[in-house]
This record gives sequence, structure tokens and C-alpha cells, in this order.
Amino acid sequence: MKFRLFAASVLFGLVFGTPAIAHEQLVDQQPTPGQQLEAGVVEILLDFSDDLIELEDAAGSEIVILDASGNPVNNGCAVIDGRRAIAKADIDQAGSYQVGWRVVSGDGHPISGSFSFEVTNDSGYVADPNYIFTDCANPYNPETTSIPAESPQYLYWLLWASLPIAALALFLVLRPRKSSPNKADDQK
Ligand SMILES: [Cu+2]
Repeated sequence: MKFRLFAASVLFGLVFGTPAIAHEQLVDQQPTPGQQLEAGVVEILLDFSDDLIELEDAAGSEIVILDASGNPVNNGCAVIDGRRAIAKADIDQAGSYQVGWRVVSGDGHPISGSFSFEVTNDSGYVADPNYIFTDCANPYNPETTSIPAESPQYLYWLLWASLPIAALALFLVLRPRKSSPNKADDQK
């Protein structure tokens, strides 16, 4: 029985201890990769596993939104609000958009990633060319800054993929043992 408790605690440690070892992960986002949005003010919301570090003048954080031709449709400036990084852009051109993001994790490590989403414009929406969500000290400059390469959130998905496996292992370790057929016969 002691072994089973030990095995159970090891499994729990593996499953729930992993995020404490790894630095912050993107755990939720809007839009989701490949999501189709209607033209308008598009809001990018990136939620991380813990509070982000907000540097002065939003340095170190950026969310760049590029159209299908690779032209930025926002200034790359992001607002950090606790665990969340936010950017907005006023978009009226239908097509595919790529988002590159970079933020400072709570442990001081920069983390980055990218994804894309689609925009349709069925309503004839016209964007405001002067729309600016927020300013920052170092707005995105295509000549000096490249947007981060696609980085799958493999640690996050690995973690969640391991949950059912760990649950099964726990079940196998902790399930009550059936008494042997001989014993069952004895009790009759
Ligand atoms: Cu880290």
C-alpha cells in the first residue's frame, strides 16, 4: 500500500509539478489559430499561465499583426494586464493575417510565438486608417524586427496529453484488488 501511495504522489508530481519547472506558457488565446473573424476592430488576447513582466514603455512586449502581404496592420504595441497581453487592429481587408508575439515571462525569460487567423468582410466594413490601440516606446519596425517564428506550444499540449495517461496509471495503481477465485469459493 505504501508503494501505491508513493507511486500516486510521484505521478501527481509529474503531472502537476511540470508547469512550475517550465516557464510560462500561452494557455488561452483569442482568436484561436485559423479562426475566421468578421472585419472590424480585431482584438488579440493572449493569456499566459502566470503574470507577465511589464517593462517601462511596454519594452519587451509586442504583438505584431501582418496582412497577407506581410505589411503590419498595427504598430506592434501590446498592453500587458496581469497574465494577459492585448493588441487591437482595425481591419477591413479580407484575407489571412499572421500574429507574432513576444512577452516577458514572470521569471524574466522572453517567450514568443505566432499564429494566423482569417478575416472576411461581408458587411462592406471600412476601417479607420488612423486607428491606434496603444502607443509604446519601440513600435514594430519591419526593417529591424522580425516577427517570431511559429513555435508550437508543445510543452503545454504535452502536459495535457499526459493527464489521461496519468489518470489511467493512477486508476491501475489504486484500484482495489479483486479477491482470487479460490477465496471467493471459500466464502460460499
Ligand atoms: Cu522561463
